[in-house]
Amino acid sequence: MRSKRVLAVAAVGLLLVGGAVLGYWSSWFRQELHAGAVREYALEIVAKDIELGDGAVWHAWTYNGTVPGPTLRVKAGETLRVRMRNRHTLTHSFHARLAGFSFEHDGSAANLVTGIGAAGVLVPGNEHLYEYRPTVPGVYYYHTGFADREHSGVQPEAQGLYGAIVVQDPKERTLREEVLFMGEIGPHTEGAVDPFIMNGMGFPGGRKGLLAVFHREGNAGLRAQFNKTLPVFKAKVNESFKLHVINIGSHQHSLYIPSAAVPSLGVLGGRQWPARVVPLAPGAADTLLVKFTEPGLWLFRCHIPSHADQGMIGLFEVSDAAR
Ligand SMILES: [Cu+2]
Repeated sequence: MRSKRVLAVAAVGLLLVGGAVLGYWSSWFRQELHAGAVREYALEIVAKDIELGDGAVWHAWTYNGTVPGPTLRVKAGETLRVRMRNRHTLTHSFHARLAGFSFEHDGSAANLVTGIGAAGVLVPGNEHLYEYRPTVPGVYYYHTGFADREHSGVQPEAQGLYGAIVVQDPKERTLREEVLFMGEIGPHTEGAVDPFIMNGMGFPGGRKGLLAVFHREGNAGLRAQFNKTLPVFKAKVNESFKLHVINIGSHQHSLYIPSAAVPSLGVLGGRQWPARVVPLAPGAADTLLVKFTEPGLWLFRCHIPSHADQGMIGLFEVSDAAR
């Protein structure tokens, strides 16, 4: 009887040790597998005129013609390469908010001062290859790292030169991911322009403007503005997806999404922000795990009222899972 018990304990022990060893090796193997992989993106800095509604235009500076620029995705342990060409009329660069890269890939004025990595500061027409090996999963972003008197006091980020970098955890299940940049519009505009934008879009008059367009042009007129001047995300009831939110501006912003569960994965380790409002200091970011349990056309906004009434609104169009 006793020997049977000893055998059973030994068998359980062996299983536990075997499981731990297997887990360690599979984790090591996964990391090694990703260590060799290279993700390469091609970016071009180009001028782009973006319509803002009511005849207003933003003469933006962009990566690849959009604000924000393309989202760069890489798994932790992989190599991220960015081949960038400057097709704009001013000098710019690429600067990543990642950790542990070498000085020659900084893309800053200090590269010109030292002469190390000076080619990473791009005069018009030049091209450069930047390289990183991020190891910590999370949301980061890139922007131009060069600003001097050539830009006549304009913050180049405000003119549209930014985009997200998502470093994925190879061990994590893949969910749909969306990106939301909050900030202010750059100064190179024509016509009546509200100062606050999300993902390069600002709805004239914000919340009040929404009703004005509906009364004037009806539902069809409002829908014509979806993802033109009004950022709109689609979702299904009970679908969980990640929303990476970044304050790229120089003002404080805060994000309010009604009804949905929005635990903070990036800052609070899965807990909700008190009062369900996400505070974002200039330059700060968070990742939210969004899940709506009710269908609807949910209006999200910057919680600062004057921002929400001057462009900073958007919609989640949530439909029943069966539809
Ligand atoms: Cu705001």
